[in-house]
Amino acid sequence: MAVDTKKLDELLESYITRTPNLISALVVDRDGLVIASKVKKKKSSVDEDLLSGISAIVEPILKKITTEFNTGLFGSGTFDTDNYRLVFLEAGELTLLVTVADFYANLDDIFPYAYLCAEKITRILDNRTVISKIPMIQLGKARKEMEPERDGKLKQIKIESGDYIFKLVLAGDGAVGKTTLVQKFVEEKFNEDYIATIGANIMKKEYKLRGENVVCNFSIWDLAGQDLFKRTRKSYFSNASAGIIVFDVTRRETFEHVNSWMAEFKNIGKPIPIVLVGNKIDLEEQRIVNPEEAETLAKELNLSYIETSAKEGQNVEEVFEMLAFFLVKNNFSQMEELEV
Ligand code: G3D
Ligand code: MG
Repeated sequence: MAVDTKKLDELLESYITRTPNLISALVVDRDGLVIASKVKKKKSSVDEDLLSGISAIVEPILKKITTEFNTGLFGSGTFDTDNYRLVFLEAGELTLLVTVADFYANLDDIFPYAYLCAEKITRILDNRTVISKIPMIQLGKARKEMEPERDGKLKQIKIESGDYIFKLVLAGDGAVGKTTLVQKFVEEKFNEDYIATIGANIMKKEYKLRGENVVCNFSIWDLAGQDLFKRTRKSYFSNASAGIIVFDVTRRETFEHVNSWMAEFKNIGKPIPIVLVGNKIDLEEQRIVNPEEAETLAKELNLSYIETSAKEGQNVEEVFEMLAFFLVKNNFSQMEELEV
């Protein structure tokens, strides 16, 4: 099987740039063979020295892990050395993403990026459509510090298994691509309910969080039209567990309205994870809103930001994966560390 190593390299570069306190990231196979690797560029240090140093640290741990991994049980894990924190995540059936972070890194800051990176690695290895860039993820403020435990033991990270139901609400101006986005994700269109009084279509989607025994049952609420909405928005937004605000990168006014959509979510009264989606990036020549200004706004509003082409399916699954990750993590409060 030919692996698109250029895409893997791009992805790892974006991953170590985006994620706080990362030093290096590697994609390795079950035998511990390195398929791709990146070291964060520092002005003063010699990259090759660092990489060989890292390989020396990772190698023995990798041996231990791949033994576990070969039994198909591994999932994700961490290991703290005297100088580094290592995170291991299954990325596809045959490969593992190894993340090397600073001594002081907070694992809660790393996991959302690592999960998404692992998802994208899986896609690259399966030759599926993929944008080899990590989106901007707004990390929750209420996160708990996980102190490094330098006991020389490998720890497996488990999220309690279970079935969870989430109401996910779509917001954004007309014709930005909300319906196209959900339909791409949901696929089976018969799975749809129409509530006339609210003017909403509700679609169901069962989504399994990667590497975990966790099933998210999303009911995704989509506006059937924009007209009825003014009267019925209270019922539309009430009890939402998560939100997606979509704008069209080719129409500035849809971007300018993001603030007022955000206000609707604020009315709910409790903070929920929300992803801002810049859609229609396939229309490159017509693009008016650039990624930098969208990220600036997202930061101001405390939202994650991701760009999609709902039409071509790029980054669609990632939108929902980001939300699923945050929802599940919030629901289970804290991951449990088990010894391997
Ligand atoms: P809405 O639900 O937000 O109102 P829709 O928007 O999903 O109905 O999409 C509005 C139009 O934009 C549709 O075109 C749809 O095909 C198109 N569209 C949605 N997403 C994308 C995208 O990522 N790229 C491009 N190029 N077009 C997109 P029509 O012509 O069917 O009205
Ligand atoms: Mg629609």
